[in-house]
Amino acid sequence: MISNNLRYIAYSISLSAVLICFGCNQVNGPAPYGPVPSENQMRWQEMEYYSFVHFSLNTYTDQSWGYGNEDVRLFNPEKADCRQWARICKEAGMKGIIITAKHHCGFCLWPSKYTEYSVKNAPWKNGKGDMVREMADACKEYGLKLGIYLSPWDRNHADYGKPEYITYFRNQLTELLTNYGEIFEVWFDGANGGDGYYGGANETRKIDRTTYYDWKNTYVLIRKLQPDIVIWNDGGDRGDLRWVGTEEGFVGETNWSLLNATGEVDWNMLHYGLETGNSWVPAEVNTSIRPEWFYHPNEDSKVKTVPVLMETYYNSIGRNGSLLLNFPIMPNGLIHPSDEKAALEMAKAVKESFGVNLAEKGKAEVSNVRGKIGKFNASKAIDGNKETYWATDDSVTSASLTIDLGKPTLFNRFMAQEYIRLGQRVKAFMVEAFVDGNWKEVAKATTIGYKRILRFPSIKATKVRFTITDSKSCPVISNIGVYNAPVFLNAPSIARNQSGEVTLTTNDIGPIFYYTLDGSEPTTKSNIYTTSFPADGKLEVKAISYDPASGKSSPVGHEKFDISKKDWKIVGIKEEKSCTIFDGNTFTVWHQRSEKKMPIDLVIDLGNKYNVCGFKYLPDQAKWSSGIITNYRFYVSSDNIQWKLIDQGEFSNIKNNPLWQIKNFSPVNACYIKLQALKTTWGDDVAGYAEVDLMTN
Ligand code: FUL
Repeated sequence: MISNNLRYIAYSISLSAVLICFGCNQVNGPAPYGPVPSENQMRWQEMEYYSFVHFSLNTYTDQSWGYGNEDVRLFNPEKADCRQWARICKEAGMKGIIITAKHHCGFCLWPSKYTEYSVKNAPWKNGKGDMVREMADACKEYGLKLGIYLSPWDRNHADYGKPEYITYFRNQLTELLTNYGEIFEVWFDGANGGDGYYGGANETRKIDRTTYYDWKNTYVLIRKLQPDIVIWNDGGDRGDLRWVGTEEGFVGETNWSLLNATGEVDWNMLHYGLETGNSWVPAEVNTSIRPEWFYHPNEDSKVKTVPVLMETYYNSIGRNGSLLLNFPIMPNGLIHPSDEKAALEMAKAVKESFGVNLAEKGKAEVSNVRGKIGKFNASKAIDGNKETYWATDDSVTSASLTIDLGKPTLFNRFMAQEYIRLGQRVKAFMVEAFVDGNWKEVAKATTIGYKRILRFPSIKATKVRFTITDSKSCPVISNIGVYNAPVFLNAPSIARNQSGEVTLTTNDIGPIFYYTLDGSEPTTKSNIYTTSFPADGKLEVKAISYDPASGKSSPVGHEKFDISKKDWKIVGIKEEKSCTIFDGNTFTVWHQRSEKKMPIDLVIDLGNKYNVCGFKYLPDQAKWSSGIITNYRFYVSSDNIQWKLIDQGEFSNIKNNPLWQIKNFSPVNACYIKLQALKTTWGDDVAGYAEVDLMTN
């Protein structure tokens, strides 16, 4: 990010020149502090919210990662309509769409000149279709920006791993960045190298992520073709934006838009940025509206609810990040109605929460005004103008701004924005409310950056005080917001332990739960939950949280449980902790450390004979921990002597998205099952399990 540093120096020199020109009586604006955003990063940051669409051959094979040998003839979305995608994104308040032009399987959604593995050989539109073109046209029609996801890893291409592939990759980039108008962002996934078809070789290919793609020259090409673009890269040289280290939809509470231009970036740096970083590399929070990125019919009931999506909103846009929310496209080529509903309800919730800024009607006063002149006074932080700001004198690094709301006013959200063109400065701040003649602290936080939103229980007060307690340099605040957002209850979490006790929990304070066990929708007339209850065997639980004070209910929580695990035993293991893999608690984990090398077997005695048709594995939920299984074999036995191999494969993308891994197969009788771990994300000889479960007929 040398260009950033140069830009910073150039900016400082030109600013000093302006200062000299205008003489000494003039009160100058603060000089930039540390790295600052480029114009491209600034434009991107102000977009705040945009979408991903994941669509490829995986959509037709129910996979997360295609192997590269999937038949192109599967691609036939009879109702494909990019205008539907664009309309939904527009109505959801998003500003752009990033399309998976090519995912890891190598299949291209545009008719690339350089491969036969594309829409041109698919039945869709008799091979005359171009999904990227249709997306570009739809974006134009709906006033959205277009972005491109191009997977560097290509499991189909025969040359992957060789220098020839880089030419192929750049040729494809050139097609995409030349033929489809302006592209706001290009996205290079970090999953790189591994098993694949590779033109029929069917082997494992490893590449050196730091050198193979020669990103430096690839970036030169990109910037030449699209001067206004931002580059997201999780694999190679530092791009313009950074990943946040998780796909679950949150960035660190402390979030510096800074990293060092060179050197390794560990999980903490991805998540929190680097306070002392010498480059501007802001955070983009990417997550899906469903658990997975591609469409899987079994996730139709797992679409995120408004409270969950709002949580994501606060943990991304509300923490100085942007939000990149994914829609999986269905095999027919449309976004599922439930995903549309959830995205539009979220947009409504955002509007209801932030539609009225109570601060704008108030009167603001500050403890210090730069040079005591109007240009930098308190009113500039509540005028709704992003180009004006409240600033203090250079020597001041802690200061407060008080807003008099005129009368007792109810509020529960506070928003602050720094004028980041001059750098990110604030290190700590707090918010207080004036109640009955006293100041009461309601929230406290660290960084602000482009935008920070704090949540706290509703409070009625006549004044709000925002105090910056620590800052790298004099604070420069462009906008303050005070809001009274409606409360959204989360659906209760439903768990069942090994002895068959069902428990309902929530993070919200104080609601009552109602539930059903017959598949019907719960209401306040359903069973009231007082404490955990026994309910063994196959079971479907639906539950809501209900807040008697507001009369509001949460969305429905829904879990299906299979056979009883009461009689399950792990064979040959004495460790007490091993039972946690059946305890229904996704936060407890057992690591099996074998004396020998991989493979490591987990053998379970089911205690009875069952007709098994699938299994489920939940990895350790701790970020990037050891023992996360990526490749497995699954066996059954009736006597723990003779074993039959039933299924084998990979748990794709399990490191970034450690979800329940669900594998289905043709029904088979079993008294014993064996889950054999072949490889883990760390390549270590440890197999970790949060939970293991079965599906039966
Ligand atoms: C990940 C990929 O491996 C997933 O399949 C998905 O595309 C996601 C956005 O990035 O790393």
